[in-house]
Amino acid sequence: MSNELYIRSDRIFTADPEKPVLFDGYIKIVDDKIDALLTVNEADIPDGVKVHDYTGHLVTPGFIDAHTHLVHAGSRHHELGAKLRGESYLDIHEMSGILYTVRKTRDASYEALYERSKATLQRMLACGVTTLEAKSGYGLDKETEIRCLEVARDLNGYQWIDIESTFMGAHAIPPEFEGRPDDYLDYLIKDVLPVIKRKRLARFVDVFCEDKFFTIEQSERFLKAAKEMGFLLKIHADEITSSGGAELAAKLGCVSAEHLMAVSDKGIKDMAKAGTVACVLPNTTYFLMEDTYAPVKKMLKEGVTLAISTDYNPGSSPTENIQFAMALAVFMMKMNPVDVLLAVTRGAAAAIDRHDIGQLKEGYLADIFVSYSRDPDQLFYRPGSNQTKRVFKKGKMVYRGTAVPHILH
Ligand code: IZC
Ligand code: ZN
Repeated sequence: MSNELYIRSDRIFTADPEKPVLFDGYIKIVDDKIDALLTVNEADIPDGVKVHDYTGHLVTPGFIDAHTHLVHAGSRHHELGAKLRGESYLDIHEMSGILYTVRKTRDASYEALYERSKATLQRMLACGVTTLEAKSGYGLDKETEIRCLEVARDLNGYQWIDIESTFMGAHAIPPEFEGRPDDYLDYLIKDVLPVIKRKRLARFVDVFCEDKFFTIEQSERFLKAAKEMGFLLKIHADEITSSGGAELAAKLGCVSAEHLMAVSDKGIKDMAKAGTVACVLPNTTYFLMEDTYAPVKKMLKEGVTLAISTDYNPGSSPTENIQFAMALAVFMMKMNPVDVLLAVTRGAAAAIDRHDIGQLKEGYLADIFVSYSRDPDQLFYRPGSNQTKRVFKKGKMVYRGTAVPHILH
């Protein structure tokens, strides 16, 4: 017997380019998928079938966080004083930074990493996230990278959020390879990537292309080797310095280029032409106390597909709250609310090469966010307050909001 369920609302934001909004209608769900979107007149609901009526509440696809560094140990709050004194991310990297987290993560057991990541996922679900991408990159040796990816694999299916994994061993140069980045990349290519592939621990490979990390030439060599092994590609590009990362992403056919605060005009044009998704991370600009956000208006004008994600990580974005990223997109990047919603649904699905989520459309997974607010403008009009009334994952109600609803009319 199939399981049928109807969700009703007077404002269903589908993110489907052919029919972006349904005013007063139903989402018909059968088992874990959307079977149909129906207007009130079309719907013929058999007796006894469950109907959730969310009239007065904006309903959207579940949010997709397309860029996180989910699995790691430790906290870097000791970096705050240096940040307040004006030291930059790259300066702080010299005394703490990624390698501090690597030490903590290497020392952490599988169980400790599992429990901590599971708790993070619970907080993300409460923000409306139903799928996310998780990068490794705090092990920087075969054993720990595999442990972190196994944690992500094992959590996928044992809590509600679906996880897409990315191997990011090329996140920094570990102490054993200090001053020898090319030897480290050779080690990753020869000793680590083949194991990740064989164990099917990641679909994507990513590299931190940045001053003091990996040069454009090193990033190209590494990504090309990964591509030959059948991985899909991502790149941390033009985050702090403009180095041609977006141009490289387009040239290599990367699925996405991420950060892009310092992207060039040519990089934007190249990405539009190549169909590379721009995954922008406003939490990071905010947390780095910088003024320059990724130039999203230019990107949209050139026709680049945009994703907005948290970049959840212990150094430059220790927040798992995607609604915070969405608020910054509106208030700091001046994006309009509908474009922001598209960037955490359809755009974010494109950034992780998923074609069954990110839209409320027949055949797609029934991953659904129900807001306390009634429309996209109102959703953004209470920054800092959690707007999640309900979350459905694959047709099941998996989260009920605990906030005291605002009386807004
Ligand atoms: O731990 O600082 N930018 N990777 C690239 C990070 C920030 C994470 C970190
Ligand atoms: Zn990142």
